[in-house]
Amino acid sequence: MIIIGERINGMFKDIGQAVREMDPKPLQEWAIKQQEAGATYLDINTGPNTDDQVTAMKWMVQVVQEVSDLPLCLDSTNYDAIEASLELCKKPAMINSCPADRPKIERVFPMAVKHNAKIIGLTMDAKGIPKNADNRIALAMELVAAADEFGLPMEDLYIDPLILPVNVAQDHAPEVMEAIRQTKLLSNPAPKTVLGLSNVSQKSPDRPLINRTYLAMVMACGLDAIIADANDDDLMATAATGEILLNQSVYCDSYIKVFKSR
Ligand code: THG
Repeated sequence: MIIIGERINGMFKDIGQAVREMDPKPLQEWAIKQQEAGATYLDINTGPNTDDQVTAMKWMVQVVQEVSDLPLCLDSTNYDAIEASLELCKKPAMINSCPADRPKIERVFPMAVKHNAKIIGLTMDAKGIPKNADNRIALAMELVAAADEFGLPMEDLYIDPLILPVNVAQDHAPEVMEAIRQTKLLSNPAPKTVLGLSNVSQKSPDRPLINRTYLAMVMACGLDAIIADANDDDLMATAATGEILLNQSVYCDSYIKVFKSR
């Protein structure tokens, strides 16, 4: 399981304030904390209340790379901000994200190929997020075709079927599981799959329980990556244990420790 640490996001109060004041400390502390917990990428999102997205994202990328050598997942709908930040990334980055919408595909896929970046492709279009698995798969197929067309290696495409909060969109949770299963059958080699896991538990009590239960379920469907709370020890232990039970990593008595330190 690829763990994309979600915490450097202006949606969180401490990061939002740090980005507005250009105080590097909270970002750098979370970069180190997530890396130590076993994150394999760091999500970077300026948050909603930033006037100059380009300047903010470039600054975030720079201060995070001062303390961490993890590759970055550039999380923005502002493609000028992503493009400017790609120039600064020391390791091949992930572009988060591109919907199955032709004008956006034409902007994002060439940018990714040029910078050797990966793309998170969302199963949504200008009309929004589909309700069922079939319509999600139709949009995933458009993203797979775009990878072929623009020369993005299929294993650099991460399809995100978009999980919604279970308290308001309960019927989506099993549809997303089916979409993950079918996405892995769309091509050979298959695209990868990813979810913003914490979405599923927004505004519910006992969020960690919902997050780790759903993680075990989607892992069994073939999920490759999560944007998630890398500092939730029980969640990381669930990911490690899932890999063992799916025979994706080799068992040893200290497998949780091994998972977090690789
Ligand atoms: N897919 C992709 N990218 C994504 C998402 C996705 N990026 C953003 C998001 N979804 C994933 N990241 C988060 C980060 C935080 C939360 C949920 C998902 C979260 N935040 C608290 C909340 O809203 O209650 C904030 C709490 C606080 O302020 O302290 O839950 O799906 N490709």
